[in-house]
Amino acid sequence: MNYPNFTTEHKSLMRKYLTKDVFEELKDKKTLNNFTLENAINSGVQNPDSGIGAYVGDQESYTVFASLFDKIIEDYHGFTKDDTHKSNLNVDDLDAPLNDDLDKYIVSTRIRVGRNLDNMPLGTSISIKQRAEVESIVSNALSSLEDDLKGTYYSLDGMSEEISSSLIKDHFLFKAGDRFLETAGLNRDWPKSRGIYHNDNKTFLVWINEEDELRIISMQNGGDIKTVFARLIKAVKELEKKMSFSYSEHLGYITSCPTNLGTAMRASVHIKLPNLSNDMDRFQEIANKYFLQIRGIDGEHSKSVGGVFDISNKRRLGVTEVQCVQDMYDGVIALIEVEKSL
Ligand code: ADP
Ligand code: ILO
Repeated sequence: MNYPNFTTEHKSLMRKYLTKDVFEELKDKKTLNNFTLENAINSGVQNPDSGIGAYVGDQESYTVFASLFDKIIEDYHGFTKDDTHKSNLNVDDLDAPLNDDLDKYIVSTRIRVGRNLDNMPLGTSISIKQRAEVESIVSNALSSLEDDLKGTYYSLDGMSEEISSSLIKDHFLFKAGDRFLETAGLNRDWPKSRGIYHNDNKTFLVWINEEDELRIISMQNGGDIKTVFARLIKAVKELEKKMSFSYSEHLGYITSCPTNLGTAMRASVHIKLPNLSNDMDRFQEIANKYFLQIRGIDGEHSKSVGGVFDISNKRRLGVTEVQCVQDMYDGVIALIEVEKSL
């Protein structure tokens, strides 16, 4: 493999930190699952507009390719190789009272965590047989959940176009054919062993075998962030009784994209901010102050529609789950104050 042909269009962190020296050091290395540097950087090489541009194949990739990933992780999360990750899933430690403004400006709230099974390669290097095993372990575990977590698993293989489009449009299901995931090897054998589990009113959902083997999601209309967080914690604790997740003392929960390490949590609201949308510099300044990321409403790399944005925590590693949600809550309160003043 030769050093990639980067152009001025390549803006990712991978491009920034894959110097010729780092490339020479890593180019012939591979993990026990045969995951190589070429596999790790392909998505960022093929998609110059990537922000990050690299994925791992397994937990071991984070040490084998550390000269590249440590730098990406430090840049994105502000977390160095000597830092340790901490967890806190106690909902009572969250200071997030509900008020009328939250319900007025927030259309919906969603909190998700990513998880991958211990002793299993990640989706980027998993075999068709192992992927089917993940689907079976997770869907069996889900079928034993009770009360408000009780639901049904729907396989993508055989799901009608009409149902999948409506689930995607209503923000419940992941889209097919994402070019970043495609070039990362995450869409191999699509749609086999992919699917979605949800309860009747779609407030608790689990995606199986997308970017991570599990995405555990709690969501509902309106701005009651604490209730959404409490439901997510309950679900995660129930699932932990039934399976073991890939975790490291240093990096927290192991995920295929380095942005999701640590808590693997993204707490987001779809929020109406039409006035602020006319002053994106000010909007971005507030987002930076509160460690927030601004996305459009149809997922990452999408655009805002009608002044509604997806606002979420940016930091996930080296901060606790409570802090991730607190970042989002505090930032949203500040954004609403400015929106009202405009
Ligand atoms: P993630 O990595 O968290 O899964 P995406 O940006 O790909 O992020 O979003 C996945 C889906 O979840 C998309 O359909 C998106 O519109 C939806 N979504 C994200 N946040 C919210 C929210 N607060 N309310 C409703 N839908 C949401
Ligand atoms: N590979 C894409 C996405 C990075 C972060 N988002 C997710 C979903 N992992 C990029 O580099 O822009």
